[in-house]
Amino acid sequence: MSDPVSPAAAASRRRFLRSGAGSAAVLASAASAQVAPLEVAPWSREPGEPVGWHPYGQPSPFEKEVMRRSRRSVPLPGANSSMTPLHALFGAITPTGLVFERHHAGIPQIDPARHRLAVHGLVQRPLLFSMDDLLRFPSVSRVHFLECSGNTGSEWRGPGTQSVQISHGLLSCCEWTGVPLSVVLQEVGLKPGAAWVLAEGADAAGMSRSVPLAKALDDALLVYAQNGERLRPENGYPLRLFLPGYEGNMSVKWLRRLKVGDAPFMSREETSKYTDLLPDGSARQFSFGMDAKSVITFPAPEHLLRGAGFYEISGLAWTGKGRVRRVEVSTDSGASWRDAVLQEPVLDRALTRFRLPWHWDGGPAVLQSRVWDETGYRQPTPQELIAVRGLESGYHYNAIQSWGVTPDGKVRNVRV
Ligand SMILES: Nc1nc2c(c(=O)[nH]1)N[C@H]1C(S)=C(S)[C@@H](COP(=O)(O)O)O[C@H]1N2
Ligand SMILES: [Mo]
Repeated sequence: MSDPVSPAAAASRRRFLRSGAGSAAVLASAASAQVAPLEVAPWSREPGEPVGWHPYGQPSPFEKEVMRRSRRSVPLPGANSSMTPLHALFGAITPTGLVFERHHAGIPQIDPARHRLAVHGLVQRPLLFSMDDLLRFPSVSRVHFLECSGNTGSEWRGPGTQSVQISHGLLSCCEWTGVPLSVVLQEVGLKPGAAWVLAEGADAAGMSRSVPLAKALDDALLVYAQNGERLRPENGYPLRLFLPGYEGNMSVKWLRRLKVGDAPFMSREETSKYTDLLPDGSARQFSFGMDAKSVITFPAPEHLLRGAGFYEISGLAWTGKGRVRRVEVSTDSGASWRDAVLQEPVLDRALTRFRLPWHWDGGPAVLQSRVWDETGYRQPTPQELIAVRGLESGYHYNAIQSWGVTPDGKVRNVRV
């Protein structure tokens, strides 16, 4: 039985076959199989490691270079971030151990038996929940991306780093499981005037953000599990807030308190930080939703192309405003664009993998991708973005990324 194939995918496959790339030429680099018999390698000669070699599974030792990395080589104590190795991943789900980290004061080691969530403020019944209490509530699982609003902030003034992991890797996509926040707010009962919810973390940063009540009642989750297992300590164990499509900072980890109020609480994280200075001198505040963005993850500066011929260009597209509708890829610096195939299912506020077959003629090329979301919004060029936002913004950079390919097969971050 063959897989169902979307019309776009079928059309792409036909194009691919017509282009001749589907012939034996694709495999020009593979050795001829006529030289069989195969070598009997050492690992085929005796039984391997026993079951339970690693009670908790580990990647192959040959993949040890695939790891989270930081921009700063000497981490500041506690306050740092590490990026997801986007160039080394496939599909759309981020393996839990490779999910980027952003901590303002390190990773607290929280005993779940002693952890409490307080819900108070403009509520009928202020309540204190244990983890056991929260695990008894009805739960849901959803696949969503999480992106730090500082992601790609290195690119405002031109190419800031020669690594897609460092430039775009404050980005992950997991299946999150927890209790809808609306259910817990129903349990405590809202008082008239309730309009905002302060979420506070139990880390030493006491990180806190104000969440509009409409978002809290809509799709906010109190998450305790990620990709099927309980949260990892670095991602908020035992409990985090998760706000689909919103800037990562608002998904408060190690969540210990929710206070309902009638106005935003103007915490440090929404006054001195997480605002953007605009050209007219005003500040853009409460920029919650992440705008549509895409990036080619193969090839990227981490890769070396080994000679002209067939390559599958592949990357990720996402939007905090709903679903990705369309991704186009250019291999000629934006002179012409072709529709990439979107890997289905295309989920609401989740990473979407896109792919495009490409025959590299071995000459210089500039690769770009641009995404449209279902609101009709198109990812801007750097020039379009800077015209609106100026150059004093640190956050929410979402412009088209260009990778320059040189005849020696190197891939460089370039601005065109
Ligand atoms: N309590 C607390 N919550 C926090 C943070 C933090 O430092 N403390 N960092 C925030 C930021 S800036 C981001 S981008 C996300 C990162 O989530 P992750 O580390 O699970 O990828 O968590 C947010 N929640
Ligand atoms: Mo962040």
